[in-house]
Amino acid sequence: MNPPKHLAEPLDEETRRDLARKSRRGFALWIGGLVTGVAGIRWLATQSNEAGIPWPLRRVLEFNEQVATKLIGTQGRATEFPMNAAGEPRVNGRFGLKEQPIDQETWRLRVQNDAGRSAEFRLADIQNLPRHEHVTELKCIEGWSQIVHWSGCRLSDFLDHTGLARQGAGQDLFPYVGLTTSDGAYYVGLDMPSAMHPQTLLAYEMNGKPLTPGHGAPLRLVIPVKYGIKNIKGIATISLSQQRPADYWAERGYDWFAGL
Ligand SMILES: Nc1nc2c(c(=O)[nH]1)N[C@H]1C(S)=C(S)[C@@H](COP(=O)(O)O)O[C@H]1N2
Ligand SMILES: [Mo]
Repeated sequence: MNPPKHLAEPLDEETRRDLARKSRRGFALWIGGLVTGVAGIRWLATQSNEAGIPWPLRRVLEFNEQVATKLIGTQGRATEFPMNAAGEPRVNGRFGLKEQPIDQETWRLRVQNDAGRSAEFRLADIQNLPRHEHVTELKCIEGWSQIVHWSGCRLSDFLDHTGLARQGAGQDLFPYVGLTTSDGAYYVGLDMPSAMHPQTLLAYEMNGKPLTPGHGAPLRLVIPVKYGIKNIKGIATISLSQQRPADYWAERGYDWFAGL
C-alpha cells in the first residue's frame, strides 16, 4: 500500500525553512527550560531545611494544609463503605510495636497535658465509652489502600472523659494532641480539629475481632481523614499540648498535616 499522499509529497522550500526555524526555536526553548530547571533545583537544594525539606517546599505544604482545613474543616467526612467491602490490610510499619501479645490486665493508657496533669486508663475504661464503627479506607502514602471495618470509641469522647483536654474548666481545648508507642519509637502529632473529628476512633477491633499485635493491639488510632502514617498502632501515651507535637514522618520530610 502507498503511504498517504501528504506524507509522500516532497516539502517545498518555504515549508522546509519554516520547519527548520521552528525546530531551532524548539531546541532553544528546550535548552532554556533545562537550564532554568537545573538552576531551580540547585537553588531549592541550597535553601535551608525546615523539618527535613527545603523551606520553599515546606511553604507549599503549609499552604495546602490551610486550604484543606478551610475546605474540609471538621464537617467533611471520609467516605464510608458497605460492610462487605471490608478486608484485611497488610501489616505495614512496625516501629514501636511489641512482638509479644500485650497483657491487658497491666496495660494502661497514660494521658498528660501541658498544665502538668496526668491520669491512667484501663482498656475497660475505653470500651465502656459509646462504641462507634465505620468502614473506611486506610490510605498509605506508599500508594496502596484497603477498606477496613473498625470499632472503638471516639477520640473526642475519650478526651472529654479524661477531663485533661482543656487548660482548665470552661477554657479552650489544647490545640494539639500527640500520641506515642510505649517505647517512644513511633509518634504522631494531630491538630485538635482532626482529633475531635467524629470518625477519629481509638479502635480496639478490626473487622470484628480484637486487634492483633501487628495491627496495634490493644489500641490504635483510626483517623480516616488522614493518611495511614497518622493511624498510630500500639498507643501508650496521649499528650495535650500548646505546641505542635513531634511526628515521626513529619521529621522525615512528609507533610505534618497529612490530610486527604
Ligand atoms: N506504631 C506504629 N504505628 C504505625 C506505623 C508504624 O510503623 N508503627 N505505620 C503507619 C503506617 S505508614 C500505616 S500505612 C499504617 C498501616 O496500618 P496496618 O499495619 O494496620 O495496615 O500504620 C501506621 N501506624
Ligand atoms: Mo503508610
